[in-house]
Amino acid sequence: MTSKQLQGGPIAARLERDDGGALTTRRRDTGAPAAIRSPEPHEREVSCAPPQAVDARDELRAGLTAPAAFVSSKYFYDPLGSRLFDAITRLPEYYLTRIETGIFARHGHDIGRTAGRGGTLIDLGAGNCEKAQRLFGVLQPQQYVAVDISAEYLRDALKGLRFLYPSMDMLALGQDLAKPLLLPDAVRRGKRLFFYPGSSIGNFTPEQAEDFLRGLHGQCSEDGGLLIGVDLVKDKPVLDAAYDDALGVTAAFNLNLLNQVNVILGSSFDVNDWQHRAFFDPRLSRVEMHLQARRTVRVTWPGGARTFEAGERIHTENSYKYRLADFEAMLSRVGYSAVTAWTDERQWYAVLHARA
Ligand code: AVI
Repeated sequence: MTSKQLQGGPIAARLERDDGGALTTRRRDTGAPAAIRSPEPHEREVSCAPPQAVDARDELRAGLTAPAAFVSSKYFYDPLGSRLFDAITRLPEYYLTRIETGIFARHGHDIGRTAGRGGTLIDLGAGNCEKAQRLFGVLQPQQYVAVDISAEYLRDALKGLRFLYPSMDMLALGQDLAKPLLLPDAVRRGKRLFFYPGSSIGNFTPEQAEDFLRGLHGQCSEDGGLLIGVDLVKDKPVLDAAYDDALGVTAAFNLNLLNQVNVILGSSFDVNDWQHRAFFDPRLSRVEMHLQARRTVRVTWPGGARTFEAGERIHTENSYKYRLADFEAMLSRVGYSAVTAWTDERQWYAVLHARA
């Protein structure tokens, strides 16, 4: 394994070659992989490292000791959580992925014509990179940039893609999308198409979503754009079931968060003490997920503790649902123009393209 210090970044990282030959930056503070890219004949260092995050332990302690306890939904995505999420997308109740895939399959050529070919496809929350890969044919990107908080998970996905598309320039970045997006110099400037599928925008508050979209707009030249999937408002029973499925996969996904908190914080959560709760609140137009204490539970961690009364909850996720016209208006407000939307017959879900 070769190792080399990166110069001058806001966070110290080292560049290593892993066993598969991919380049990986590892954060010096946690040792976690931060960015991976496919090896190229013309090797250039990835000069980007994620901004110094507020220490995860501080963030978790603050959430767990808040009067209404909360844990950020970004902690769902450890290797097991990422796989559980993948299983969620295959559930009969979780229509989002299926409908979105159908829209891409049915309108792919139109989407390709609207978004334009070539350029750089920047896949935000890439996961297993499957969704972007399905668009490679119609978008024919020159460069593919996969961004996800779980860089470990990206590494495997990218390995496969490198073999299938050897001439495509590929880069993987481990970044927390809740923080301002930092793109390294290796990401080409012209014709950037930000791809944000899966209605992940719904996991931000509407205010955060607007800021996030404004930030993306600011990182595009005029020939750039945005291709985004958005879940739309619909009947409560449909939404309730999508986040509380009969097999209990979403419950496992939610509960696994506690295992992840234990790993990071050294806390004493026992998943048996907690119950999955999920429901659509039409007033706030969002599905809320919580973990509810089954009994009085005392949780400890180095330097702290909290007693949760029976029935008390930890808020773990919001998933906002939009009306199409409201989302289009948001895109216009942050500077996008020429918005095109594709939806399914029931208008449950929309894919939108907007020009920067
Ligand atoms: C990733 N995100 C868009 C999912 C959602 O629908 O909000 C996360 C999820 N939570 C429970 N099920 C799926």
